Amino acid sequence: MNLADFPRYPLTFGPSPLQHLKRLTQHLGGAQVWAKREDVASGLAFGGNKVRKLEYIVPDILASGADTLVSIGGYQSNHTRQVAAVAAHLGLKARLVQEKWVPWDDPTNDRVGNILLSRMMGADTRLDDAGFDIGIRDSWRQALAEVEAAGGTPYAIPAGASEHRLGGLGFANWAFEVAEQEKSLGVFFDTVIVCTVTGSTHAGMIAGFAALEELTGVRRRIIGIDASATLRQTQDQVERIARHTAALIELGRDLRDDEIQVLDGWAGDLYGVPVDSTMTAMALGAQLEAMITDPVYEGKSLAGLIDLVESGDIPRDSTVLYAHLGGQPALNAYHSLWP
Ligand code: 5PA
Repeated sequence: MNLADFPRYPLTFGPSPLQHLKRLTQHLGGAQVWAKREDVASGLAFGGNKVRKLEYIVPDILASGADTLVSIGGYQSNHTRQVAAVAAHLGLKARLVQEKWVPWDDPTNDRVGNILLSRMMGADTRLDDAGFDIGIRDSWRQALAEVEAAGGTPYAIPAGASEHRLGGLGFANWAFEVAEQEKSLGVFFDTVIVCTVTGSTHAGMIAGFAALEELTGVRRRIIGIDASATLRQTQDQVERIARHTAALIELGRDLRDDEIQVLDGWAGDLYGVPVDSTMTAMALGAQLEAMITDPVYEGKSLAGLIDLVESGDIPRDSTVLYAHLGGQPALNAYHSLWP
């Protein structure tokens, strides 16, 4: 099946907007920097990258006859908030396992931001002490079993919707959307920067841009910036999901190693805990462009972009696209970073 043949249930306003970050570009003194804004692309509870993944999963949810979406993330998971939003939008229930993925001891961490929004939208949020791991968790299997035992019909959505058969399609489609926008704006993005943790955002892009390359012969660099601080697992997951998604959309060739690049260096030691480069990047985005990023994901990928542009690794004559994947609600739990 071609990508265009997979059913898609629209959850966004349309293509996410592109923005030329002129002041940031000038400040860095290198490549032209643009952003594609998933954080302002949907009316569902502030949106973000999971909304685009879920656009391709909703048809399967509806066909399954499920009444409860079951998913998992950290206390401040953006993903579980977006699952809660889609459940509300579809008139379904949401059962969310919220683990202690981040040793961030702010007393508001399990009360404000994303988890607050999920509760407002009617989701059943259950806290669990388990730490960070992007793999399949027992607590999630348990939640599925409990929904069934209570007479419900669960639909399983793994962490970040990544290990879902259709999880990569949303961002494969993103690649084609970028190509359309390039045509109408008369720009070409030779480099894309994307934050990667559970992997299907980056992996979907890899598959989608590879499919575009088959049509146009044009190559680009798709650079994943690791924010998991467990590089090996994230790299493996990106590779696996990219290959799976490429096969699903019938790419017709294997992916080359140079198409799968996850860079290390901006995650710090721990998922969810910002380091100096994260703080600097968040401040630059906010103060030069009023572009708000979070300390868990987007602040880290923005830090990667800044270093790669400043060092000339991304050359001066490049035009680079920063995928802004959302995530701002978590900022509430990080108020102590700006005392
Ligand atoms: C997340 C993920 P992937 O998980 O697809 O690699 O995306 C990384 C990412 N930016 C990037 C933002 C704002 C994100 O929320 N968030 C997870 C969550 O539970 O919120 C899946 C980890």
